Amino acid sequence: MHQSNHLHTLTMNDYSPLLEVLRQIVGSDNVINQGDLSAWERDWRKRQHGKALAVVRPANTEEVAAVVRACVAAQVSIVPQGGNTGMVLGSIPDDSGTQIVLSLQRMNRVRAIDTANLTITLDAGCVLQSVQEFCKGASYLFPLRMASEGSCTIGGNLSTNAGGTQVVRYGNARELCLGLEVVTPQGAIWDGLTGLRKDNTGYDLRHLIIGSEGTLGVITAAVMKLYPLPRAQLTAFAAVPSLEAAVDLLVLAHEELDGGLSGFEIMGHFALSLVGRHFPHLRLPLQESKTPYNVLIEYSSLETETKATERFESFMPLAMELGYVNDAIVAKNSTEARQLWHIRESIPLAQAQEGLNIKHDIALAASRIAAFVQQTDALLAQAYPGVRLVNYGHLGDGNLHYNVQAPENCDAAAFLQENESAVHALVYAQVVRHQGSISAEHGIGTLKRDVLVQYKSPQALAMMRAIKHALDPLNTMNPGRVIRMDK
Ligand code: FAD
Ligand code: 2HG
Ligand code: ZN
Repeated sequence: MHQSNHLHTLTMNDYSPLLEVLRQIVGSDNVINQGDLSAWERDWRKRQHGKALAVVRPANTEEVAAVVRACVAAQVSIVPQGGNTGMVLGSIPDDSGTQIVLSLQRMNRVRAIDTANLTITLDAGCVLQSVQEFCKGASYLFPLRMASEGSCTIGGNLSTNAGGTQVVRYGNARELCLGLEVVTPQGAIWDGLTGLRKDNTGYDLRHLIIGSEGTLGVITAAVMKLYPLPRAQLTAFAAVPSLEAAVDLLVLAHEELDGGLSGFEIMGHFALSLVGRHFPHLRLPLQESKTPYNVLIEYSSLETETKATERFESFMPLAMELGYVNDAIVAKNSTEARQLWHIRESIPLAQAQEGLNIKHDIALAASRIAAFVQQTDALLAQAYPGVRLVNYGHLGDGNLHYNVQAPENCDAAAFLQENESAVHALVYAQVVRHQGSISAEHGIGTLKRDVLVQYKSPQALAMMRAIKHALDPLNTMNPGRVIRMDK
């Protein structure tokens, strides 16, 4: 519906009847179309600033459905939004001033907890960190974890099929979800909040919606898995001599840690140095070893603290003996562990302070990672002398954030503007060569939409378009994100 330009010729006044209906549905305080809307209109990286017709903030599922029906009747498209922390420009409106931002922020209730089924039912607007804290208070682990957890929401996590730092043990958002409630693009409500671990009754609609980035409907609630809280958790920061050694260390950790490896993050030297530069109050461990890579390892166990410590204390020396680790420190308590995690989690912010960079959120088989990095580093150095590589990520599940930062003293925004497409082409050709994926966890949004068509098979793209057309023939839901329907 909404990519057609004729809508742009309408004036703001033409939308007044719709705005009035929306006010009746959600209350006038929750239809915001005046003042500073940048929290909803601008993306987290500050790459783009759209213009919303209004931000609409429903309080419950029935209100979401009524808002969608009103927008359909007025031929106005909808951009669902949670915490607006997405990395691919999928959660902000375009600059036409004709799209509604449908914010789930007010829908933040825990609906139910089922301790026998080990599940929790949540409104989609619940902020991830508050869910983690709620579950911990009830003596359960909610294992989704990422640096944006203070703002991102369950609905956003599921819509992007977010990953984060615990995927190696618990899987990504998709694996943690056992049911959804969704408002369709026509404004109907699908209640799929079963919480069943087995249900082979036809097409799996839940898995179709998860990862669809708001293009197939609005997630209003979800049933998510709970886990017992680990009795012991051990965290180490280890200097490794090379990426190959880091992969060897990963294999060893899987073998030696009794299935308890819960985090395995890699941090390149330059990525870490940015944390030191922009947050000098954070003490970086092991810097004297000048190692090319550091690894953050977390081991979570249901065994007693003593047994878990014994296991971890025999694992680290073994890793050193085998030459996989040069130097390491093990956190003495949970405060020290938190400090180590804080260093890792500060990398996205530190690189943002350094200036916009060219992002690649790529997935590769662990066996391919070292060769990919060695070759791609060399190709980039040759093509863009002085370029700096912010290479870090979730090595435990083969996900690198292989970001390309402008040379020192070079204007970062200008470098990005001039080179983004060519750098993407170089890096993605390497990703294809090594049979990887151009989006591991952040999704497609609008940032990668036109790149996706170059790397996904025509057959897969045709099936995606057919699904979008079948479920949302008017293109009401997040039009122009993930896949274009107008060409
Ligand atoms: P938003 O940004 O609001 O939306 C993201 C997409 O989902 C948009 O397309 C939007 O339209 C859609 N959407 C949102 N809510 C709904 C809904 N209820 N129904 C339908 N569609 C909806 N991502 C990772 O995967 N792993 C990480 O480790 C990680 N770390 C991050 C660290 C930082 C510092 C930042 C800023 C981001 C990070 N991200 C990470 C990216 C981001 O936080 C995740 O993608 C997150 O899941 C987005 O949640 P959100 O609520 O902010 O969604
Ligand atoms: C992370 O793992 C996030 O820190 C952000 O996914 C990645 O900034 C990035 O490229
Ligand atoms: Zn990440």
